[in-house]
Amino acid sequence: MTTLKNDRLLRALLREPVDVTPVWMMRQAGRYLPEYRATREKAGGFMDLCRNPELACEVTIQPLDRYPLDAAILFSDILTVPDAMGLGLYFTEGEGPRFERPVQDEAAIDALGLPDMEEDLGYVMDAVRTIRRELNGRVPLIGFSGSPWTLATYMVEGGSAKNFSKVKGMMFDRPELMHRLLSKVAGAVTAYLNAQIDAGAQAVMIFDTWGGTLTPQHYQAFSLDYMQQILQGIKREADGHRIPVVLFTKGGGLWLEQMADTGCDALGIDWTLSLSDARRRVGDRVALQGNLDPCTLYASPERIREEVGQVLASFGNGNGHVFNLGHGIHPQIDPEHAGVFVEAVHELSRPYHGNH
Ligand code: 1CP
Repeated sequence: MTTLKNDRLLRALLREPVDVTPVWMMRQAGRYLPEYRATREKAGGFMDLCRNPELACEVTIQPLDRYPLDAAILFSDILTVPDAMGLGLYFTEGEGPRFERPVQDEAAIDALGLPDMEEDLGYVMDAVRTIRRELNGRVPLIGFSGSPWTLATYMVEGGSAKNFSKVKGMMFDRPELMHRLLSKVAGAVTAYLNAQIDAGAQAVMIFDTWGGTLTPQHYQAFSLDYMQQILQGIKREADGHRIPVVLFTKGGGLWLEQMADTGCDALGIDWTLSLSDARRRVGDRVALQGNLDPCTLYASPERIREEVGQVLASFGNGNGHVFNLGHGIHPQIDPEHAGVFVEAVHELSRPYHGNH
């Protein structure tokens, strides 16, 4: 195994000392980069890009060639899992993801099988292996999955939810059916993350993008409990190294204590709460990843630097902070502004670490 030349991300996720705060951006490979748009064009479309390990590797590394980022994240999508469960994923221009066969009744749920990780999702594992080889220890590679609840919203609605009418309708009227669906998805996600870890993912993140739409009771029962089940089922060590797990519920600020109790290593934090509050509430149980408002990158370089400084000051001295945006970078962002952001994190964070 190659040794990592830059292990700041893994160290910070495990709350070990670092020289400067590590930084990466959610959706760092994506439409705001002209080189990404060119590679996607060459691939034919978004799913063709995901299914081509060489091109998926190329777009994964593009942002690292532009910016001094401390991590790579696998280029793929959370919806590959329901696709492999037989739902038929497709993308239409400007409309986002859609499924040919949404899951809306008992028969459809009972018919769902556990996908075979090499047979049905081998293209993702091939991408992980290709990226690890190409990175050659430059930075760690993050693998990921959607949470069962977030995946279920797409599976039941047949695409992006407008008001969660179908999926919440099922949750309120047929909770036992919803639990059957979520158990199956949780099983698939566990196998999927384990396969990514076997293929070489060095940390993993669970994206619970829609958990924040639930009431506190429903969040616990329909989202958090299944993420906890996954945490208990995934490998936490590979090649003698701990595999840190990051849990991110967008809009989950009210529930940080419960999230920290699941046994994850770090929490992803959106921009609606301050890192100082978050840190006070979870103590030294977990590391924190976040949380600049992605809209900050529309502002001038001077303002971006000031806001980065605020977030660093909010976390304060000590270990256990991975800098990130509070959600994905927008496609309209000027790539130069993203560069200002990344460089500001390294430059302004030095005084918060080590002996000075
Ligand atoms: O046109 C394009 O090129 C497609 C845009 C795109 C991209 C770049 C989609 C479609 N997915 C991705 C990549 C992607 N998706 C990554 C790559 C790694 C990275 O650089 O970060 C990751 C981690 C995701 C995860 C993802 N997909 C999430 C969870 C994270 C989040 O942003 O909340 C969700 C909800 C999706 C679904 C999805 N896929 C694509 C779109 C446009 C959406 C969102 C649709 C919606 O709002 O409901």
